[in-house]
Amino acid sequence: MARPKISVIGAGNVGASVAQYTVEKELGDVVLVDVVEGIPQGKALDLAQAGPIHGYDSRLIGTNGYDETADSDIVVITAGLARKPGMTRDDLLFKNAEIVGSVVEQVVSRSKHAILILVTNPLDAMVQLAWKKSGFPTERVIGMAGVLDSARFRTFIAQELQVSVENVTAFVLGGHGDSMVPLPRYSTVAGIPITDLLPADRIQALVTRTANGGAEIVAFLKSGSAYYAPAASAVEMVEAILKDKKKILPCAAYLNGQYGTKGLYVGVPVKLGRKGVEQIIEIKLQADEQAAFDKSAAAVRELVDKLKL
Ligand code: TXD
Repeated sequence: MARPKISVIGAGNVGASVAQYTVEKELGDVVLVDVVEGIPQGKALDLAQAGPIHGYDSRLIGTNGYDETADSDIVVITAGLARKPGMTRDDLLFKNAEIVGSVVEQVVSRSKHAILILVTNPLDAMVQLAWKKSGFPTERVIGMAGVLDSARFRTFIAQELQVSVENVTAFVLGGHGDSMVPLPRYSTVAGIPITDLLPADRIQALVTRTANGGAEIVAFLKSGSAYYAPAASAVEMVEAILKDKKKILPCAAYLNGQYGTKGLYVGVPVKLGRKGVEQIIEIKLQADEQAAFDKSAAAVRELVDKLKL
């Protein structure tokens, strides 16, 4: 059986790390695409030469064109500009909309059955745009943000309580931005809600740090934004899909009435399998949680409206 084909558009920090983790897990062959000449070729060759050491046989191709992406199973789109210090995700809106729009056109004309995973910011608006441009069914266009946001929350919870990150699950809803909605009562350590383990003010501090998690890293790096955890998050989604794991992960998915939102991509827990988003998991929110979700969805809708899709 042929190996799955995963194309990664944008060979920058996130894209190159997505390629790296994908081949290290030997999930399939990888095509790395970028507009900058030589970068995808060089990174693909370098990663191929790590194969004998890591023991992967995945093929890697780097290119400035799209023909090599034909018949991809999954396309991870990271092309775009990253945030610079002081820049909000929203500043990126119009520039990245142009880039993502053209990338999606190139990709879908060659891979009609692919599943698209969007990474480029502002994430929720870019997924909506990609879905519109692609003409694909909603279950095959998905955004990565919640896996990252919840991984950040899990990291902080594990550090606070001095427990293994493996014991910590966390639940984050809403758009990827300052209005994201971490849900402490569904965030657990070995099954115990953190609301039983930590005082409210400590939880609030961790929630705030999670919501600002991206900016905290931008402030350190100065010339770019986070990429190891974002790439690992996208690859967790790739793996769940290719292995048909039916894994419940928080992703930006198209809501058609769920959580009281219609016609909009927002972060919610979904079941990921070979068909993409196979189910949207709806949980009953308390009034304050629903209000926070609505506020977050409204912030996403405001951006999407600016794109006039
Ligand atoms: O949670 C999330 N969704 C995110 C989002 C977490 C981390 C990063 N997030 C966003 O992903 C970030 O705000 C950016 O919008 C993207 C990519 O971040 P990255 O850190 O990888 O940015 P780089 O290193 O600048 O890489 C972007 C690459 C770069 O090599 C450009 O040459 C390329 O994109 N690029 C393109 N490739 C193909 N086609 C076109 N048109 C193009 N334009 C730029």
